[in-house]
Amino acid sequence: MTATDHLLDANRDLWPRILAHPFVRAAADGSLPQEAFDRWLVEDHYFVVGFRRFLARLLELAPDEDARDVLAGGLAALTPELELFRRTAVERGLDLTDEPCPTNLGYTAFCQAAPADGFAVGLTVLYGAEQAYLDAWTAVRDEAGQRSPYWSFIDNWSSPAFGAYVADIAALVDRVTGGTPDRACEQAFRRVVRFELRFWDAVSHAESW
Ligand code: MP5
Repeated sequence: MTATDHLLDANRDLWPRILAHPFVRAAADGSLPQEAFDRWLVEDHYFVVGFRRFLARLLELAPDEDARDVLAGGLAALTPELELFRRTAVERGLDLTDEPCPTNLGYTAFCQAAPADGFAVGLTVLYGAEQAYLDAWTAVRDEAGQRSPYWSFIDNWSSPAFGAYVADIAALVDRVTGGTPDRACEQAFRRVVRFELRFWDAVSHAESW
C-alpha cells in the first residue's frame, strides 16, 4: 500500500461523499442552478488565489529538484486557470472581490498555514485538495459532456494532464513520507477531506457571515 492509498483508505467514510455531493451531481446532470455555479466561481477564485501562494511556499521548501519540477509545473498551470476564472467572471458579471465565506476563508488559511508544519504536511494538503478536485470533476466529466456550459472548468480538473500531475504529487507524497504518513500528515489530510465537503456545502447553501 502506498502512502496515498493509506490516506484515502483512512477516509473511506467521507471520500465518496465528495463525489456524491448534490452540487457535484447537479453539475453532472445539468440541473445546477446558475446562481450556485456563480457562487462557486467567486468562492473558488478566492481559494485558488490563496492556493497559488501556498504552492509557491511549498516549492520554496521542496527538498530536491525532482520535487521542484512537479510543483513548478502545478504553479505554471495556475496562470491559465486564474485567467479562465477572470474571463468567466467578466462574461457572467460577477465580482471577484466579494468577501469569501467563513468556510472558504478557513480552508484557504489552513492551506497557507500547512507548510509551517513541514514539507510533508504541506504536500499532503496539496495532494488531498488536488485529488479531491480530480475525483469530483472526473465524476462530472462523462455525464456532463462537452456541451455543458461549465465544460472548461470540468476539463481543467479532469483532463489526462491534470490526472498525471496528481499522480506525480501522489508519488512524491509516497517518497517524502517513506510510504507511511505520520500522524500530522494523517490529521492534515482528514482536515482537507472535511473542508472539501464543507466547501461544496457552503457554495450550495450560500454560506455567509
Ligand atoms: C481545488 C480548488 C483544486 N480549486 N478548489 C477547492 C475547494 N479544492 C481544490 O486546486 P487547483 O489549484 O485549482 O488545482
